[in-house]
Amino acid sequence: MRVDVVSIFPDYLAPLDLSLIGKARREGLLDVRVHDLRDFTHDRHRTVDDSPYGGGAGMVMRPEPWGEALDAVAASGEGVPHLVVPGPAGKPFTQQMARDLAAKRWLAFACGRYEGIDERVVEDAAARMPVSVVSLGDYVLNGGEVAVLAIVEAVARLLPGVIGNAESLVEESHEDGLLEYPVYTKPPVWRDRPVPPVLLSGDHGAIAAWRHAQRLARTAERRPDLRHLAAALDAGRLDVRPAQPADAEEVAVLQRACWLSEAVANSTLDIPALSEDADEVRTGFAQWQTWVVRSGGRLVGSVRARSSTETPGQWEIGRLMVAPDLQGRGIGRALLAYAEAAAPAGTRRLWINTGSRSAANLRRYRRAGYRTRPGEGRFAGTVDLVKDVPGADAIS
Ligand code: JD8
Repeated sequence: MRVDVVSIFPDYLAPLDLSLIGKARREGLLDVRVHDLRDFTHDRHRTVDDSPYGGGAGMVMRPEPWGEALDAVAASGEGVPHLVVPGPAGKPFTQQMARDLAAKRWLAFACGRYEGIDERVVEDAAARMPVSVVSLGDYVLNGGEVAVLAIVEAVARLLPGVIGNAESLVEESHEDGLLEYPVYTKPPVWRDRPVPPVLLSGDHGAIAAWRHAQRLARTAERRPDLRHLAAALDAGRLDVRPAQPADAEEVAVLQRACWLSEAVANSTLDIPALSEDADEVRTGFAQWQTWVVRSGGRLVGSVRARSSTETPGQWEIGRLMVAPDLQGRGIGRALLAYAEAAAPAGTRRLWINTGSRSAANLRRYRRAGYRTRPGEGRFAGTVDLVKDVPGADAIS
């Protein structure tokens, strides 16, 4: 990924030389270039600001240096960057937005100062490249640099190879709509404070249950705004219904929205879910048990499953999808659990398939207890993952 940052304080971005981001840059996983806006001025005082039209306190950043700076950046690479402009009036930055930006090849950041940047700069840029005006949070900073540091870190750490143990990405807060559980390390007692005994028990089932309960409790206490969905999911109150023929059009649209990131990750458009029309989706309803999830009447997710025709005792799950804007809230986790629970008596193994380069899916399925089967999956460029049903005779 390439990242360009334009600022009147380029040294403010020096922290991007440090730690994992610095290492990723040295390893060529990330190409970060910082530009001084004043290099795009032509007067002796290298002026970047002027008084606001309409009056008021403070100064506004002039459009001309910004126009030249963004022109120069856009002209210095293949295609155009996705421009991110931090501002307190922007859309809230979220983990989902971090995932979306991490899928892009080239990002550019415009760091404003003073009272902000002349609005025509964003309008002009939007005529030539995708632009996102993003806010870090509901508080006021003096400029965009701090926001860029946070956004670049949140995005870069999702890139393959940047975080050593990608597994650790899975159980993080906001990854699935719940806050993370508390963590402990040696000594077992510190200042008369013992580590919760369950964590020393070696009983992984009990540890997973305790950790999940801690996540729910913390989410309810600290983030009531996240609680509703978390509670609904956990109480199984997700509005899951068997798919009806009339759902096919919406499912076809959702499929195309959800498999776009798979197409990008796996560099192929040869994915049936991307090209199926409503009739083909309806045909799928007849061949698979299919469920849909609605929220406020909107179809936001779906999954399907059936018993394998080739491997007796294998329950095959597929087309697990959640509307991109609602991903990261645990709906996918709940839908997968729903499809697993629908397995008929006598099921010995659960099976699922995904793109061999669908890193996010592979993380999620491994977290759900699936293991990848060696070799190519059922379809070209895919891998099969399986999970044995506890207590059932394993399928060889
Ligand atoms: C960019 C100039 C300062 C903002 C007058 C103070 C983001 N969550 C956030 N809070 N503040 C910013 C932010 C602030 C900025 C600029 C981002 C450029 N300022 C201005 C308007 C009020 N001063 C931000 N992301």
